[in-house]
Amino acid sequence: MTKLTYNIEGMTCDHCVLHVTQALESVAGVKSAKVSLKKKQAEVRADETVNVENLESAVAAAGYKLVP
Ligand SMILES: [Cu+2]
Repeated sequence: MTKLTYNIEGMTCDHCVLHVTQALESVAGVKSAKVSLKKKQAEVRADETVNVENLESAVAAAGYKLVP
């Protein structure tokens, strides 16, 4: 299990936090995601099968930007 931290661009409210959290948690290998609106960051707990490109595209599909 690894803990990954990414900056997330485009979040303005708690709804955005929810959308980003759900997007991240839908990605294969992700166990949980903790998203902070204040820090504009996401902390992702995942196993080694997780693929950063999948995280990026899931967040992009939700309308936000994950910066690796
Ligand atoms: Cu919002």
